[in-house]
Amino acid sequence: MHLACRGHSVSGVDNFWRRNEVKKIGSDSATPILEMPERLAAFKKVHGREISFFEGDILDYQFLSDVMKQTRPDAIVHLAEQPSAPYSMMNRDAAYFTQNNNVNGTLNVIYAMMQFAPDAHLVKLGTMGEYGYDTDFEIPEGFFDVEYKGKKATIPFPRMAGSWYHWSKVHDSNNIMFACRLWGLRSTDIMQGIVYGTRTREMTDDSLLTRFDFDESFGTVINRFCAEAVAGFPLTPYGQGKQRRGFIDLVDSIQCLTIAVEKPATKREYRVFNQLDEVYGVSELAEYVTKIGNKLGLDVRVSHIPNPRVEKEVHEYHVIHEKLKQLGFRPTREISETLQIMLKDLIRFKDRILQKKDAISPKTKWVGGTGSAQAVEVILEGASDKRRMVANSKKSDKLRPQL
Ligand code: USQ
Repeated sequence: MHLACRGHSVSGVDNFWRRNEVKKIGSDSATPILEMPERLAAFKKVHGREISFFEGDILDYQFLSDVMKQTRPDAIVHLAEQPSAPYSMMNRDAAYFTQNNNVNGTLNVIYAMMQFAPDAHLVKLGTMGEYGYDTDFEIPEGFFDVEYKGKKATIPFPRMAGSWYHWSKVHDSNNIMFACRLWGLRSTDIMQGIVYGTRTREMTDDSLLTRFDFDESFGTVINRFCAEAVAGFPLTPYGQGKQRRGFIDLVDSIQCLTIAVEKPATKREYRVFNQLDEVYGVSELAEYVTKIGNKLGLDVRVSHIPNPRVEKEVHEYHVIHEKLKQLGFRPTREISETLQIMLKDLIRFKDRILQKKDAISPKTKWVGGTGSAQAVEVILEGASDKRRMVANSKKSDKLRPQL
């Protein structure tokens, strides 16, 4: 919508996997989303512009080739990957689907570009999680200078991903880098941090809303905390809550993608942007949401629960993110302002969140197997408002209520 409003001719491709899969795992978007024909009609009515649309799967090479031949794009923004780390850790089938969809879907995209749109610019969503969170080094934008046995070189920064999903992104970063070298394609690989927000500038009417997931797989941390606050659930920092991550407002994510499209890589160039605005710790975010939620009249509580993931909970995190700033990126607003907008939006849809409340508590254990984190359930089953939960994860995997 943003690119169309800026005068670009835009076509969309989707197979609706995510909206179907979220329903299959027992959840739904907190924000109501119309079917695609209705959304396209609403966009035309509100903004007076048209977006053409193709329903299909990029794993179907014939379908993708036909789209490419019909549209002959100047730029391709590739968002068609399975985007959830926890989903990929559920079981073998989910891990296999994630890697097949992401790696082979992207392989199809670069082959179709080579055949039908060799001058197009590929803007591909990678993730900051490709680098992982185990390094104390400052993380550069894709490449770094090394000296080894007296020789100097600029090489890709090592990737140390932490889920099957994040590794799928590493694999297709390598494939894209190779395709640029092999066929002279051009690409911007976006190492995006965690996106938060309920709306973009163009969503001036509910008929244009995007989805907002809060379940354990497709909900990301800030979005989940906001949904939990609105539903009256305690916020759920995992473990110590000291994990640090890079974040970006949805509005700024769109701003950055637009910069990448309008200021493209040159032929044969494979460039990497670290796309984030600020770094926060998970507990710090829980404090922000608590403060702003309470100001809005919500009764926000926090309950650390045993970490279902295999990840470092205490670590350094320093990231270089200069390239987008050099091309003109300016953050739109403070996180506190966006949190207010989000909470106000979600309060309107509180009933929709409550209908799917069972999807909030994490059940996927990354070491394997499933099980419920008990903290949320104990609170729901009758803890009074004054109770707080504390993790007792050293002794057992359960949590005890603390009066
Ligand atoms: N976390 C909590 N409580 C929750 C949910 C998450 O403490 O209720 C913690 C997680 O343990 C983790 C951190 O918050 O340490 C971030 O988790 P997340 O689910 O928000 O994000 P993540 O799994 O890393 O993946 C998300 C998107 C993915 C994107 C990635 C960017 O789903 O598409 O690639 O963010 S990044 O993490 O920078 O790689």
